Amino acid sequence: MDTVTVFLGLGSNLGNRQKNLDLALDLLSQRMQIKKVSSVYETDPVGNKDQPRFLNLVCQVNTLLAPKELLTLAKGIELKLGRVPAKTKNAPRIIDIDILLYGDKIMKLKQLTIPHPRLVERAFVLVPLAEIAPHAIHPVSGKTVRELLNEVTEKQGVFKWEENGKGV
Ligand code: PH2
Ligand code: MG
Ligand code: MG
Repeated sequence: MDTVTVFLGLGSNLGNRQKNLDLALDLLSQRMQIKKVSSVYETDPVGNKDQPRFLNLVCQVNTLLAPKELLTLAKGIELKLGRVPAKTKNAPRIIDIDILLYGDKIMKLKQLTIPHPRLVERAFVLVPLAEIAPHAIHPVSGKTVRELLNEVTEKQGVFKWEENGKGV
C-alpha cells in the first residue's frame, strides 16, 4: 500500500512548550516517517485571547494510517503527554495535534473534518505550513498554501521562536 502525505499542526501553551513539541514529534516518529518539520513559532492565542502564547509548528509525515486511525494516535499522544479534557473550547493545552491536510482527501465526520476547517484563516498554521510546503494544494479551495497565506489579513502575532531567544 502507498503511504499518504499528511501535514500535522502541533501547538502547546502550557508547561515547557518546546519540550512538549519535541516529545510529541518523538512519539509521532515512532509510528510514522517524519519528512519535514517547520521552524517553531511563538504565536498570540487565537479565539480565547485570555491565555498564554503558543508555540506552534507544522510537520509533514508519510503514513499508512487511515484518517481515523491517525486521529486516534494523535489523541493518544496528547493524553500521554498529560493533556486533560478541556471544560471550555480553545482552553490552554499541553499539546494539541491536528490533522491539517491528508493527501487530497476531503471528509467531514462528527469527530474529524479534513482539511482542518479553520486552516485557511489561521496564520499560526499557514505560516509554518508555507515554510515547508508552499505549493501544497488545499483540496477544498484548490489554492496553494502560499496563496491562502497571502489572503490572510491577520498575520501579526506569529514570530519565529529561534529569533526570539528561546525564552521559556
Ligand atoms: N489552537 C487553538 C486555538 N487558538 N492559537 C494559537 N496561537 N495557536 C494554537 O495552536 C491555537 C490557538 C485550538 O486548537
Ligand atoms: Mg487545534
Ligand atoms: Mg485539536
